[in-house]
Amino acid sequence: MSRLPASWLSGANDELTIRSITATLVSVPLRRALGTSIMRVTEAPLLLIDLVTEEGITGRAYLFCYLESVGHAAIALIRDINDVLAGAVASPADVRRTLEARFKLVGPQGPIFFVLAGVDMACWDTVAIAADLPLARLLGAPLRPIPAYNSNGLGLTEPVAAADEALELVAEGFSAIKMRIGRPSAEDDLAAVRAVRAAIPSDVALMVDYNQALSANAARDRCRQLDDEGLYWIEEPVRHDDYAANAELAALLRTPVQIGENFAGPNAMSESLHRRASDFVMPDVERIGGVSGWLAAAALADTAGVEMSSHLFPEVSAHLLAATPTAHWLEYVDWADPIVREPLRVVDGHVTPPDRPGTGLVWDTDAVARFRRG
Ligand code: SMN
Ligand code: MG
Repeated sequence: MSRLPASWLSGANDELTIRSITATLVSVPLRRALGTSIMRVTEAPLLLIDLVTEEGITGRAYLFCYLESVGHAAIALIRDINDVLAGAVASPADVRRTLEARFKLVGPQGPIFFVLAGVDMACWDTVAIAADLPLARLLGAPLRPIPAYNSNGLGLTEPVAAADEALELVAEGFSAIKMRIGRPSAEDDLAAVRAVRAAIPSDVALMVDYNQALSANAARDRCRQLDDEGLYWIEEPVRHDDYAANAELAALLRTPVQIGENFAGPNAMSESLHRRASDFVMPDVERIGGVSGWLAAAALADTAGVEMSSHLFPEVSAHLLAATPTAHWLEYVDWADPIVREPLRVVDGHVTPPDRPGTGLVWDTDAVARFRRG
């Protein structure tokens, strides 16, 4: 039975009124530390957002803050947003208009944009819970299994350790895994890639991620060197917004080039697609603008005919990919598992959006208290 109020169905969404929006910062240790070409990630600073309505519905979302300091800044922004939105209608479109105006002069970039995306996600969660529907179904999609690759580790390590870790990632039930590269020496990257490729079964897809480590000049040689290594994609070889360099590589290489985790909103993705900067795209729900931004991005990928994967946030991304016409791969990380009541389940390398109202995110309050930082 739908709990959707009749007035909501008739278009008058005045039944859902925002009482409060609050945030809690936790820092959760990663099961496997992740050495990237930029930094070593050992903990995930997550900002948990709760949007409570006068009707007693709580919508939730989390943000990955990269640094704990960003999480503290985000808490201050959420306090500001709470003051602006308390008493407003919990409609993603209305909330977006209000917050765009609030942050227009300062400019909605970086952490400010993350926070707006987090509030958007929590708002969509609220609406889906009120409708008693999983988010995917609210968006018109069935709860279908999405192919997932294991991204829980495989940082910059020695070839033997990398091969061992790759086997562990496959053994967790996946037919695709991702490793980080971008060591100072091209030969060291090649040795690690070859060790991993040789260790894992030939039908397991192997993605590699440079995290923007290379100059445009170095990328030509180094990516060509990897072009015959049976890689599924080469991710962020150069600066993410150097669309000319990315486009040159995409044209040069047989291996697909993948970018997108740094698209700041659908406009950036539109420009990148227009410039043919990559073969595939993988927006990040927190940088693309939450659920609303994702839906705009999915329409762009659809019209361009380009496969679209997700970046981090597997819980909400599983719902979003179910509703994405050119859905490709879900990036699976278990970083939020310690603080949620029902972690995602991976079955035969696939994640199906859970059949629970909203995204299905509910905090484990004891664990949140243990990992709390603000
Ligand atoms: C990545 C993103 C965020 C933190 C660590 C690693 C990486 C990925 O770029 O795509 O998973
Ligand atoms: Mg990446």
